[in-house]
Amino acid sequence: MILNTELEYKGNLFPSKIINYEKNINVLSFTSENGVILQVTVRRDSILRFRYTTTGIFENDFSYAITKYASRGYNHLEVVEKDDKYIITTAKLICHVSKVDLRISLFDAKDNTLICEDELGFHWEESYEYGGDVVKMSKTAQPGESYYGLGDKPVDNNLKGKRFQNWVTDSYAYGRDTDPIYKTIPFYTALHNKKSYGIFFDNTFRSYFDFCHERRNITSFWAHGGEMNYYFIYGPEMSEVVANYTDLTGKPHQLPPLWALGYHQCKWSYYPESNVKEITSKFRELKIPCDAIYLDIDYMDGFRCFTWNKEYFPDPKRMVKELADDGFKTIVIIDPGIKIDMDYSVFKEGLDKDYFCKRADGPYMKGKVWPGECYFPDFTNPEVRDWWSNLFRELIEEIGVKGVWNDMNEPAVMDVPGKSFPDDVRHDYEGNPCSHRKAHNVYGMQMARATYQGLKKFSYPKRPFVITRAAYSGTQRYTSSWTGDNVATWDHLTIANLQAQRMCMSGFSFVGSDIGGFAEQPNGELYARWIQLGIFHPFCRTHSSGDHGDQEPWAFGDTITDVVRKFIEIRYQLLPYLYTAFWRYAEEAIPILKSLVLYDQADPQTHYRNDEFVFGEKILACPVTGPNQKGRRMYIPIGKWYNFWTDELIKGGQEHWVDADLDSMPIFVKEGAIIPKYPIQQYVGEKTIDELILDVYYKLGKETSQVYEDATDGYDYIKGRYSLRDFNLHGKKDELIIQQHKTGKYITTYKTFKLRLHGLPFKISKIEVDNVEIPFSKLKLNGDNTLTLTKEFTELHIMA
Ligand code: MIG
Repeated sequence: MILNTELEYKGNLFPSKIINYEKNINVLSFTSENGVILQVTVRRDSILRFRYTTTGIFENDFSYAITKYASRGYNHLEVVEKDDKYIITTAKLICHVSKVDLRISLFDAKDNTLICEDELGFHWEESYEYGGDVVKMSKTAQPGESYYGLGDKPVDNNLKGKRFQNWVTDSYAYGRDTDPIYKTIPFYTALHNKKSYGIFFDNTFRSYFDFCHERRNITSFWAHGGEMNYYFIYGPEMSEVVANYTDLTGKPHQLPPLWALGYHQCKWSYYPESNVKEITSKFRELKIPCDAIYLDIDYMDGFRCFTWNKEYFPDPKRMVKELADDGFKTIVIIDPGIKIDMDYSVFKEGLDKDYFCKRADGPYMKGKVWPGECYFPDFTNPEVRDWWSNLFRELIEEIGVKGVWNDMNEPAVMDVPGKSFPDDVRHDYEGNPCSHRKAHNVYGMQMARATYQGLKKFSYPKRPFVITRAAYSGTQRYTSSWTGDNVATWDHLTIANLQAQRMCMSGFSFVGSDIGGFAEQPNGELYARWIQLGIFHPFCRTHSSGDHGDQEPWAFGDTITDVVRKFIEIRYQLLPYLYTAFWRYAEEAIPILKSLVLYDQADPQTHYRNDEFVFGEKILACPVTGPNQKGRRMYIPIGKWYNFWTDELIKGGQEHWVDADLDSMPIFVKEGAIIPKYPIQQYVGEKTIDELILDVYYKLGKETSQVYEDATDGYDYIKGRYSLRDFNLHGKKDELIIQQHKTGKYITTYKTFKLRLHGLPFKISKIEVDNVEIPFSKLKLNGDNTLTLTKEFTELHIMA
């Protein structure tokens, strides 16, 4: 029996004193008298990897999480031996390794302050039942330390005082504090004394993290097998920690098509075809923008993946085309369970090729899911992934489906203890055969990866779109994700907000919740408030289980429909802004949503904030999370912010009351920001963009903004056909200067910018574009300070 505790077990073993040290370029090995080896790998000046073996032999070094594209290289590395320790120094870190027991202490190389130190350090418990060890690590919590991250945990941002388990689990109608749920992201960031570091425990076995819960001043993490293998990532900025973790486990392999950042409509289930068309037509009729429509399991023939129910969908290709002509991308669900049916070609092929998972003693892993008894492909086998990817040819290339939704890939099994495979199931694990204990947490990730491979291949030259429920660290390279089966309650709106922020802090930005709630039914007010939050999530989709009534934007009466439309329209106007944020995420690993602590860690007021977050770089949003509210109190971060609705400029660093009737919500724009906007479209590409709106928010001082654009789909941007505009704004008492620097070879369709000047403190008397004075009439300057000018300008002076 393995105890779910780090310390209480009395059989813990510890390393003894160091008897040998070796250095092989950036890999440092310390061997203890009792056979433990600690290997420290210097990956970057700020990233050290710590790996321990208790047997003197390391496992084959393989990880699904770490990407081969991760940055490597350091500027400085020096190791010195002292009486009682070894001292490793890089340009950013100093690491002490105790000669007595291998314990580690880490210091900031700049000012020598202590960042993180082992308490017991590495220790372990032998596991006779399974073989191997339960590997454990404990560290001393630093004064005032707080903790963030860990993926989709439905809890407050700051994790201090809590314990968590990582075991990917189908969690229908989970609630606040349910643990574990769908994802395993064993990465957290810690913050104390204005400095932040992160720990990524890259171990796929069932693992635990304890943040001062079991013992007040101790943090610990442990796993039911595998190696103690973790990356220490130093900031000191939390945003650097998150970016470095994201770089290590991978940025998205390409940008999503722009349409995927539009609004998506889903339900379990829209069928038959006439029902699907009714829904999509209603969107157009009511002029509510929407880009994607989903088909849940009922589109299939008896829930057999890669088949169609011909009674409900007699001619999928025609339907998909008709939907596409109306601007709708069709997205279909694909589950991992393959129905046991000798007349079903996918099953037959999987069987013939020996691609299904097996139990330890030989039988196939048989489990009940929607189609009835099923076998399950072993997605940890690259050959199986290849096969799986090719199954998408017809759906994508022939029929024209634009995206695939992977569900139940925890993997979920019905009516069994543990709701998943039993421990003894065997997996290939990229040629490192293992049991389900090790492969469970990556099964869904590898399914999504195989799906991604197929979509990427058959969507070419367009970009793929995949969405997954289960995930392990690194899954963000391939796919988007949603937070699973939530419930239509006010508390779940808050949970959705926390989960999206937490996922973004965990390297996975392309996420959203089932807007309105999956289980049960929201009233109109809750649905409207949830849409308001949802338009600020990178993935924006309404989904519901359907058996509780309708959940389309028009299902709650005209007043609510108008509110929902208004906010979805804001989403569509902000598309270039969101796309720019996505580009920064894909390029520089900057999370799209920033919890306030991530935005300004130096301000202790942010350390326990939950509701407010920064969307992209410049917009602050905060949902209204309860009924009958006319507004709310919220914390405004340090700096000055414009109220999005009224242009009132307010000072942050304190809480404010913000009015927000049901047709509004608290939104602020950072002073000095330049926010790009597109006209409202019913779907991406409906209109040719013939003018880019730039909302310019005056600031006394300087601020920079960016606008990234490209062909909205395809891969030309990788060859340099993108358009990146860097704006430098400089506001003075009687002048506003904007400089533009453009890079990239993409030529945008519009020729002009429409500038809307917010908060300008003076009356304009003169405007110069690239040193030439331009008459107001030519700029169409009007009373509300809007003006139109060429997109080619490099320097604009607006003068009093
Ligand atoms: O056992 O496909 O989370 O989004 O609609 C339920 C039916 C299976 C769970 C997913 C949900 C989806 C539903 N699925």
